[in-house]
Amino acid sequence: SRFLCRWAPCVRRRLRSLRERTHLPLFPCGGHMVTDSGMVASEGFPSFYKPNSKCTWYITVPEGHVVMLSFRLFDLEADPTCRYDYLDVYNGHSRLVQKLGRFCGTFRPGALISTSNTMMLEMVSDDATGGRGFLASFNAGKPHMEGNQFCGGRLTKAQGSVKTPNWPNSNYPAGISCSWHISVEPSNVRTRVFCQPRRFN
Ligand SMILES: [Ca+2]
Repeated sequence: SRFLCRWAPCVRRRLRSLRERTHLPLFPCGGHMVTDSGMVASEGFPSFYKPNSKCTWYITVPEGHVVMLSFRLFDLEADPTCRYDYLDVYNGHSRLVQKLGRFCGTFRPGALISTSNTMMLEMVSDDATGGRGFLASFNAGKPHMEGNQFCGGRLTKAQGSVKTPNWPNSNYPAGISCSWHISVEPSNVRTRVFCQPRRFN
């Protein structure tokens, strides 16, 4: 027979079993993930993320591999230069290493690939206006000999250029997806697309 679930441990057990049945993991604010694949999401996803928070996730995949991060959902407060809420992705476990990108808004970033077996994600929110945050999957990938294989990003400068990974030295790596989000002041829009096609064998 059913008895009333009043004790805290009992309530916790019920919630845990509900979460298991619905396959809804509990996403914390940051953490260390040492595994060959997994999911990373903003705190409490798919609920709205908290204001005034800063969460840092450290991903480590097995030695000799690279981290391949692919976004499934992206919904952070939008701003042309991501001043309020943003997600920074770093090519290693430090803010001193290369930043692979800063992202905000609802534009889903393309896949990001680190050059070694570590990657760091840091999400910052201000005191107002939120969203559902982000959901991404990561897995250990085979490293390519060329180091410059990450791609995509946000361009907000008045002038700039984009190029595919390994350009112009060798073919782009198989299985990558790159997206560039270009935003400039409306009065400055002058796009000149300049393609230099290259033959692939
Ligand atoms: Ca905000």
